[in-house]
Amino acid sequence: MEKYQKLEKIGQGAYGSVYKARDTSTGQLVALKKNHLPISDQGIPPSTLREVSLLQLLSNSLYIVRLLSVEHIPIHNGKHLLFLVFEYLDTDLKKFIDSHLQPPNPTLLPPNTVQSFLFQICSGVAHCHSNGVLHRDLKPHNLLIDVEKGIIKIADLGLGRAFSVPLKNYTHEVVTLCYRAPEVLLGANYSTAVDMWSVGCIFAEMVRMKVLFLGDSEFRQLLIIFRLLGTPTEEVWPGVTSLPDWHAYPQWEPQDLAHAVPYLGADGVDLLSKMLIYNPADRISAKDAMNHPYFDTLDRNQF
Ligand code: INR
Repeated sequence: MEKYQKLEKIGQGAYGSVYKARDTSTGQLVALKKNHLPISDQGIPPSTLREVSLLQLLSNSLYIVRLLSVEHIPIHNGKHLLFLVFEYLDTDLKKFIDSHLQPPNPTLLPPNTVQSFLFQICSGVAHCHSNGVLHRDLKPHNLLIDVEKGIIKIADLGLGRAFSVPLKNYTHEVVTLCYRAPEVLLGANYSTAVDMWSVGCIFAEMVRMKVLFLGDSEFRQLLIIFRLLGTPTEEVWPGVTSLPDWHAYPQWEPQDLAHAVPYLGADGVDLLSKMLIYNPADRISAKDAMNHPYFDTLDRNQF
């Protein structure tokens, strides 16, 4: 790996660590992702190869972090390491929001930034979904930002997605539940709709500058969702009371979502409410979200 000069560690994904590094031949900054998945002496498992080609295919979108190359390093006794080399971006949405909250002059994100970022996120998610890929762990930390160009890109896709998203990552760091769809929390099967729930939570967070549903256990995460959106019923979500992890919950009435996102206009609240629909089958898709009137004041052709 003399091709890259390792700089500082920038991330800790569920499946490996990420380093900022410099491509020694070009001077270009990159993100090096070391893959901790077991690689046997049989070479790279076909499932890993499939995921790498999928990552390459997905990174055709401007709104998905670009995979530049894959480095396959043989180590001792027939074992191998796999390094994924990605383009480097300086900040993520979590840091971007935090930087706006810094004293002495904390500010909201400008509404046109929220609108533009949300459109780009939907575009990236639509690209994943049209290729049959679910992200399943969208959160502000996984959205990388090129501040100068005003571009936001989805990261942490792919490798390991054949498995379920673990509750703790391999360093035992707690995995955030805040963006997790209710059907996932209730033990139902996944669909593309899980990502749109996360996008809704991220949309609300860009407007509020605060996490929308801040839970610290799967059970309490559900209670926090139910308290705002009302406890789901068989009427709004057929089959919900038969899901594996359903319990008897207090019966809360839906609150007015607009109160949770002050300063968001009526079109924005309408789009948000469609992303936070309980029944995954009724939740808005990424493609349909891009056609919502909330984006009518945005020049869709510039994307
Ligand atoms: C930054 C990260 C900047 N850039 C965290 C980060 C803080 C500040 O994870 C990152 C990445 C980057 C990154 O520039 N390129 C990539 C992360 C990932 C892939 S992944 C590519 O897949 O999330 O680990």
